[in-house]
Amino acid sequence: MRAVFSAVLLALTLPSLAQALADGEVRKIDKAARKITLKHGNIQSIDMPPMTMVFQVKDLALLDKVKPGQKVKFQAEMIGGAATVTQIEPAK
Ligand SMILES: [Cu+2]
Repeated sequence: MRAVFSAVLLALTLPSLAQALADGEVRKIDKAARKITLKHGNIQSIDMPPMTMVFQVKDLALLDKVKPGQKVKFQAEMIGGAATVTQIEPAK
């Protein structure tokens, strides 16, 4: 009984684990176009394998947090059919 309860708790916790940040490296930032080019690792949140690609950014201010050449941790979501960075920070 206790094991079942633990399994339920684990299931409730998993969605937050699935939100783990993806690894990336900034290739290019285009503020005017509101875009960032990232060489990225596997992105769990949108089920995407590693590649280099252009993302939209949800908030222009996100582009002030990172620089080209920098290793970053980020979160991506599909918004209006476009891969969009919703969170980004320099990797530690
Ligand atoms: Cu990609």
